[in-house]
Amino acid sequence: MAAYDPQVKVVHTDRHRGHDPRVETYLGEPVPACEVPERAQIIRDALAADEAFEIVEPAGHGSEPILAVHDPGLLRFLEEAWPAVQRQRIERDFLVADTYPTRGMFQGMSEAFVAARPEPSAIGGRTGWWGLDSSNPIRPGTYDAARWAVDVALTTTDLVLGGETAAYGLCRPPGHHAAAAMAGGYCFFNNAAIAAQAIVAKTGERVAILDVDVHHGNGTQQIFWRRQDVLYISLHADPKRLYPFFLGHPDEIGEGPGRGANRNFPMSLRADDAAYLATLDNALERLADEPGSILVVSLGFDTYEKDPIGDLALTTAGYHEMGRRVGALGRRLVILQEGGYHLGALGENARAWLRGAAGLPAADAAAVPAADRAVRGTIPRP
Ligand code: Q9C
Ligand code: ZN
Repeated sequence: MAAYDPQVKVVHTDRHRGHDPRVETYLGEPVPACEVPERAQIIRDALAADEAFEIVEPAGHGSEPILAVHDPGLLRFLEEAWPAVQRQRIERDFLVADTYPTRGMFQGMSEAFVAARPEPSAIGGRTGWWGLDSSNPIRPGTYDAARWAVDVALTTTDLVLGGETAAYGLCRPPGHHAAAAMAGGYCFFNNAAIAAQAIVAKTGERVAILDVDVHHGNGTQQIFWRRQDVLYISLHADPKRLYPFFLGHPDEIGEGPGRGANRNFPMSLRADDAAYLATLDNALERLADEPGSILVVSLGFDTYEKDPIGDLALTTAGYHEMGRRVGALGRRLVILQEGGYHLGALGENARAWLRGAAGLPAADAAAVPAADRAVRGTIPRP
C-alpha cells in the first residue's frame, strides 16, 4: 500500500542513454559536456526512492505530433544526420557544425529571398543550416533519444489529459532551445512545445507554458510567437549575460494575434530564492488572467546556486517553495524536464520541486526508507 495516494507519475525510459556527448566547447576550448545521461539517471533514482512517486514507461506517439510544431526538414535532417556521417567513412563519433547561417550573411536581402535559399547537401552545411550552436553534438543514438524525449512529453500529457492532477516527464535531451526549424542548446525537438500543441489540439483550450530553466526558451518563444492560444512565460538569466544571448528580453511580447502572449522576466546576476520567488509571483499574476485548465512547466535546475552554469543562486528549499506556488495555482500540471547540471543536487532538487507542486512537505530524510537512503548515497558527488 502506497504511503501517498495518488502518487505522482514520473515518465521515464533509459532510451535517452544513446545520446551521450562527452565534450562541448567553451569559447572554442573542449570542456566536459554538461548534458550527460547521468542527469536523468540521478533524477530517476531520487524519485524512485520516494514513495510519493511512481515511475512509468512512455508510449510511442509517431511523427505527427512533432510535425505539428517542427519543420519537416528538421525531422528529416536529424533522422539522416548520423547515417550521412557513416557514409562519409570519416573516423569520428560525433557531428558538430562549424558554419552557421547567421544574420549578417543575409543583410539587405528580402525575407522571401532568404527563405528561398536552398538547404546544402553536404552534411557539414546541413548541420549548420538546422543548428544554432555547437553545444549539441549528434551521436549515433541522438535521434532515437530525442524521439523518446518527445514520447516522454506526450505520455506525460496523456496522463494529465486522462485525469491526473500533475505528471512529470523526465525528458532528456531537453527541448526549449529548439525552434520550429532549428536545434540548439542541447535540444533537438521542443518537447514542451509539442506537448502544448497536443493539448490545444485535443482540448481546444488555451494552454500556458511556464519556463523556469535558467536559460530563455528561445525555441518555445519562436514557435508560439504569433499565437494567442499558447501563452509563453519565462524567468531566466538576462540574455545580455547568458546563452541564448540574442532573445529573452522583456520587450519580446509576441506579434500579430500573439501580441501579449509572450512574457520574459530576465533576472539579475546571482538572484536568490527571495528575488526569484517575487518575480515568479509577478509572472503567475499574468497567468491568473489566462483561460485554460492545463499548465506546461519547462523545469530546469540550472538556476541552482552551485550549478556549473553559475548565473542564478536558488536553493533546494527554494525549489520546494517554487513547486508549491505553481501547484497552488490549481491548474493541472504537465511538468517537463529541461536543464540542470549539478549532478550532486539534481535528484534532491527535482524531488523538492515536485513534492512542493504535489502539496507535499519538503522531504525529510526520515520519510525515506533507510535502504533507499543508502542507494541514493551511492550517487557520485562531483
Ligand atoms: N559550452 C539547457 O539548459 N551553451 N540548455 C553552452 C558551450 C549552451 C543550455 C556553451 C547552453 C544550453 C536546456
Ligand atoms: Zn538551461
